[in-house]
Amino acid sequence: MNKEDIRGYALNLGADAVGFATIGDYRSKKSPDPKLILPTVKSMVVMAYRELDGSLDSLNARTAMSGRMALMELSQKNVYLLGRHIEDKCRVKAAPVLMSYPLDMGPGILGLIGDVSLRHAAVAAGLGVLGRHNLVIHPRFGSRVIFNALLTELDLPSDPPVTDELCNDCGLCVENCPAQALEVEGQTDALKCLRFSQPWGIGGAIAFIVRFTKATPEEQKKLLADPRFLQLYQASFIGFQYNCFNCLAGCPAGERR
Ligand code: B12
Ligand code: SF4
Ligand code: SF4
Repeated sequence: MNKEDIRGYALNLGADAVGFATIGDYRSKKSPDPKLILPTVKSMVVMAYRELDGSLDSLNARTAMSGRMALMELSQKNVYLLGRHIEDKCRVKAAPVLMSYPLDMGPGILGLIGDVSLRHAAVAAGLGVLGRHNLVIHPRFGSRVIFNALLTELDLPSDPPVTDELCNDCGLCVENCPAQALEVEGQTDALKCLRFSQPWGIGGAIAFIVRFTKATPEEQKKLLADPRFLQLYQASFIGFQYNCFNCLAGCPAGERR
């Protein structure tokens, strides 16, 4: 199979754009070595999925999240199907890199470093460039795009990098961030972002548990009927729920905007 066969197959499955990177072109200082996932890895197939505009622009935060959940499900299924296709046709191994969780929650990582940095992978595979918001901007879909990838044993050369400067430095992402998490160029303050983008994540759960354990039995009964507990309960079976998409949604970059 050559790159065009693989690209065509992935686009047919529903990816919006597909890029390739030879493993030597993927360089992410903080991330683990991809050989710890697939020791014989030679290349990455990176897939981009665009968010629905109606979902990101909805006034209802749950609509944006349900759009994201649909993309996560589609991308997870597609990376598996593409891997199976490559393994069957080429008799080589292919290992999926999912969009998000499960993440390594071990010491020093605490869910803040993915097994593969998909932003570095997307840039190496010619799918975009980094913007002021520390996200990858795709030439067509702009910032409204998310990624997953497949590690393979195939010798596939990298796609040409995007050389256009897609971020126009308008500063809207910095202004629109409710957490002031983007004040320092080149750095996202993860804890500030998490408080707004995942209010029902681990930080919210810890705060609730601490409050609950200090409460009297009467107060505990009330806390279990509190909307905050109901949100945490919902998150416990849905998974991470993002409540902020401002830095993606407000960015004017990309042909489709
Ligand atoms: C952990 C995580 C977070 C943490 C951030 C931790 C962090 N500092 O990276 C938190 C919870 C804060 C977070 C928030 C968000 N995230 Co997030 N997150 C991830 C995850 C799971 C791992 C990232 C990771 O490994 N970081 C650790 C190392 C690699 O980061 P780093 O080296 O410090 O990278 C920084 C610098 O290197 C700098 N940088 C400097 N020079 C260069 C050069 C290049 C080429 C690159 C790429 C970067 C770079 O950029 C980075 C800025 O923080 C990825 C999925 C994945 N597996 O990659 C998604 C991911 C990065 N998140 C994503 C998104 C969309 C979001 C949010 C918008 C939330 C939402 N509603 O979806 C916000 C945006 C915050 C922002 N503007 O930065 C997307 C980005 C898509 C895109 N278009 O780029 C990803 C890729 C998920 C996906 N499957 O598409 N996220
Ligand atoms: S997701 Fe929201 S809180 Fe996090 S950096 Fe983007 S705009 Fe700020
Ligand atoms: S909102 Fe403006 S400054 Fe921020 S990434 Fe997009 S184009 Fe760049």
